[in-house]
Amino acid sequence: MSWMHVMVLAALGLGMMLGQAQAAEVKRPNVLFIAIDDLNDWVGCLGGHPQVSTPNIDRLAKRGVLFSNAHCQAPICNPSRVSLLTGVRPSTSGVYDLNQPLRSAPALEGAVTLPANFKASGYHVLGRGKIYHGKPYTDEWHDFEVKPDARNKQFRVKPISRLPKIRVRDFGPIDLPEEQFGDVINARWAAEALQRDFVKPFFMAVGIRLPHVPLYAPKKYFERHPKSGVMLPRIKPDDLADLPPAGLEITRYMDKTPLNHRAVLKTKSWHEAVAAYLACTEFVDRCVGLMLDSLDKSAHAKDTLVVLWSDHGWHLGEKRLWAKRSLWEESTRVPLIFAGPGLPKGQCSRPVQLLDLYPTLAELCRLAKPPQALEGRSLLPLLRMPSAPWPHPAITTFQRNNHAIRTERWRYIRYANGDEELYDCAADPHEWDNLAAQPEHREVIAQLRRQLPKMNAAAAPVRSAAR
Ligand SMILES: [Ca+2]
Ligand SMILES: [Ca+2]
Repeated sequence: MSWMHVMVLAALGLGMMLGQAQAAEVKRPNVLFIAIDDLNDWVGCLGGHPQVSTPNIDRLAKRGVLFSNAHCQAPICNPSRVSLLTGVRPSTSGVYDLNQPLRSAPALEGAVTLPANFKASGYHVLGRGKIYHGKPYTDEWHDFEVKPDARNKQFRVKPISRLPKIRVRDFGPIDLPEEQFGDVINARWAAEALQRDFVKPFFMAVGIRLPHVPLYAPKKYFERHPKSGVMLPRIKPDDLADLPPAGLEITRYMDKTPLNHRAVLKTKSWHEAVAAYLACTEFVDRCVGLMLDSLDKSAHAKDTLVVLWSDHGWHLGEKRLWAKRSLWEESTRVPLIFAGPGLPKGQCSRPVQLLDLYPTLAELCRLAKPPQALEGRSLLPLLRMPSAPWPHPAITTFQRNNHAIRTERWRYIRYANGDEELYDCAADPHEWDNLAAQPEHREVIAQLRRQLPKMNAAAAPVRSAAR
């Protein structure tokens, strides 16, 4: 074989390799990653409230896999998002609360977040809105900007609700055109960005702030929910009677804030608060619709994976609790939808975790292996066949050494002081009857207890001023 021959063959070989690499590159899907803040299961497709209308989230669910038993790893913004973005449990990282920045946690030193991994793995990475809690790490993105949100001004001027000293937890209609709401600004940005051509596959993340407080939406979103017609969540009057002391303590947390059950009852504001949550959720759905409409009309419609999730749920008076910060279903259950090329249509009732998003996207998009150990599992078996066996529970952690284990049937809660609760979620979806003390459930509790995280890391450093 002549020298020239070798060169030609080598060039051909290199060309073929490059060709394959390019073909592989083309096959990696784009990702539209929609993060919603504090959205519980009050969306049409999850059936959490009979009056909510979310046609856009519902149509996304219909064209992909809706995980109907998905749970957050922490029932508060920062630790939930840190866990999702790093693939590491709160009980391993020690990030349990709001003011513990990701990059200050010794256990996460060197961890590569999901957006940083997409960037390092050859994606074009762009985003807007609330992805992390607090200020974004803009070095992890090619394009990330923070825009001011006019929504947040109203409570400083004149609160809408009647609750004393309500401030940032205010709720009600406000007289502001939707174009000035940060969520619409960011959704419109994404809608425009989706019309662009991209040389590389893209990871586009859009973080929607509502229905996080203040629960403000334009007036027209409240018209469907007049006070007189709003249905309150179903409550058992003596629901707290069978809670252990640690569970009761959790129900009292919001008593220290202006949005607490006593104040809601005293000011006769329960219906308005529920109406505000419904209105804000429908406003969120409108933002999701802006993005989906644009995607459907774009050149990326057939090769873009859409992932929609919320960082945790929200109580609206169940167990006399408002907001999150509990280990019950209202706080832990979240909407989670995967829709896109090659995925089936269907609903999956297996218990899955937001922690599973990192390994799932890493597999679907062939991301680089990050230095940190990912503690979730790729959901690909369930995305291929939603009824596939899945023996794994979903685990939620609230501060140090308080955990909830959710299987298809049970919720088992164990607090740091040893207090326990057990609910048969199949028979008792509202988690009204705590079965932990009943002798016939001893074996079930023993099995569930074995699945508790083995590690309960010391709390990561607190930075009050930053992030
Ligand atoms: Ca949140
Ligand atoms: Ca009860």
